[in-house]
Amino acid sequence: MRAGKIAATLVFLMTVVGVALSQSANLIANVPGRKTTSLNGPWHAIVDPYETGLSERYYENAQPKDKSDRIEYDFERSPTLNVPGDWNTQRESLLFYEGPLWYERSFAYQKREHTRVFLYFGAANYVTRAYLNGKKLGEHEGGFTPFDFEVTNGLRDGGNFVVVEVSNTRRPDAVPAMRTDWWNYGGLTRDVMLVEVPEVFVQDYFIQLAPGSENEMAGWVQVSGSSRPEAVSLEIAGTDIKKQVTTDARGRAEFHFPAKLQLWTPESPKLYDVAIRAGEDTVRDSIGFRSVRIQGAQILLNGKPIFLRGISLHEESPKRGGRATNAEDAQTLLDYAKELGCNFIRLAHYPHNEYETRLADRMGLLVWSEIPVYWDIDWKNPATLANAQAQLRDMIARDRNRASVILWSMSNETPIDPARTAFIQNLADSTRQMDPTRLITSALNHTEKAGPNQEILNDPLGQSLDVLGLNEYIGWYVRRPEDADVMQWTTPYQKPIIISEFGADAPAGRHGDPQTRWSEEYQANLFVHQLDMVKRIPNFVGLSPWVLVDFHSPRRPIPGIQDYYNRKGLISNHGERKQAFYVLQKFYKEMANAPPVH
Ligand code: GCB
Repeated sequence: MRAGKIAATLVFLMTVVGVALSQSANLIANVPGRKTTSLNGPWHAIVDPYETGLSERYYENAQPKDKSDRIEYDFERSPTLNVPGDWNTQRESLLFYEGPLWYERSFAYQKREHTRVFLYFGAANYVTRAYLNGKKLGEHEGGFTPFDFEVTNGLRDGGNFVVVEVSNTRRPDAVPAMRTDWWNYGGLTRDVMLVEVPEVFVQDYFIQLAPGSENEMAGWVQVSGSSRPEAVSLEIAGTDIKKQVTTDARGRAEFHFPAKLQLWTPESPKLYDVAIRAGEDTVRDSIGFRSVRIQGAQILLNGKPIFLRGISLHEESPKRGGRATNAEDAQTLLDYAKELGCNFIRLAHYPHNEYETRLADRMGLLVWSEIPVYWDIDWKNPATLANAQAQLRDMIARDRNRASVILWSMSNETPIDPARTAFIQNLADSTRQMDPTRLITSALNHTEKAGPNQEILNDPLGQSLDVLGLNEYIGWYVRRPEDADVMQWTTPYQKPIIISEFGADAPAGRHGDPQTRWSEEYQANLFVHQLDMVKRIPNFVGLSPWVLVDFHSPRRPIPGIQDYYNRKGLISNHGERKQAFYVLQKFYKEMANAPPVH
């Protein structure tokens, strides 16, 4: 086949895969708003570097039947790991472990009539195989998105056990693939629970203002478990909104009506108590209403230009280390962002846990949420695309009712290459179908040189995006901090640009002059020059420098300086604010009063 034909076939295949996936979502929305039984706590764990568990059938959780029986594993006698939690930071011997590990836990359950039960995982990194009472429930791939299995028929009255194999083995065809600048934390890293719902229930819904509108609501409710038309009601407390709609043959009810609401803003993040009813089921959610759209090269929030005073962050527990797993971790991280003067956070480089996005709703922080299409992945592999599509779909499904989320990011720092551009364009197309109310972005890092101090942002992927993210490391990976003063940037795109990353490593308390690498002074000096430069970048609407807190990375080995941490945090992993923190804080104070105009 000629190159053109191959490309066309690839795009066709990608489209087919993309469409097929976007129709198969069946996650339960708003799990925190449901009747749940937590399965968090200690789980027995067997480390299985040679993948013996499958052939030895660990999932049966057996005990010897008599004294001559050979069962060559024993969950009961195996030490426990805490769930939710990564395994790497719970046992020293597992810090660098990449491979399969088996979890087991028992629980009691009493069956209830007319009740459906789902086993829900907030996330597990990276591939999961789940079993209930010795029977396989299914598999899931992707380390940062939720998944569930219906267990209504598999549950027994009384004692039950779940066995879960989680493997964080890296693979070239996975998303992300072989290289990341963050720790490959393995395990059941988010909450695990049983979710109980009536036979007919509200499985999912999209309740937001119509795209770009400030006074019309539009959306849909998806009912599960009924083949008849079902009456669905939608009520918003504190307003006179009380609507009735009926489901169609797919169980979906759509609505569109005028609504006069107090709009959600970062300064006044109003959330309404929304109740959705179908059959015997009522689910409640706290939802904010706001519009976000593009006008020329500006982002408008509720019709007015907004400047994004942001910061990038990883989902790492600020002081304990390891994956952030709970509401307290989320609170500490987002409090740091507020202290810095932010109205915007970039959740790098994968969907963070739901505590963060729900807290962002309450605290008035705008959110950029991203899937881990990071650096190089297998652009030509349809299975890799299907995987990225599934992660995108589930990120959107979980958070599409969060007012805070304004940007879906498709990728970070990907090479300019036709297969990559087709791949990400495919993701952008399905995002537009799944959620026409938000903006689409990607963090780009390839620019063209137009002169010694001139850079052009002209990545062809820009055509598929609403907002361009630009990661540039002037003063760190290229050139000196002072060179920022003479840099000139241009772009042929008439689209908003967010400077999604710049930064420098400095362990807290390490001092030198501003020319000394790895010192707080170098980092602070780089921020001074960068902040002056970014204001001169065309279509500049905000920034999210790298990064809020130092984080674990296997690529950062210098003893005494990095110790396997990326030290570009403005705050150390012990909570110390570095000098650059105050430089950015001062800038954000000024920007809050007088945002740059273009
Ligand atoms: C980047 C990446 C980010 C890295 C950062 C760094 O460009 O997007 O994931 O951690 O640079 O510190 O090198």
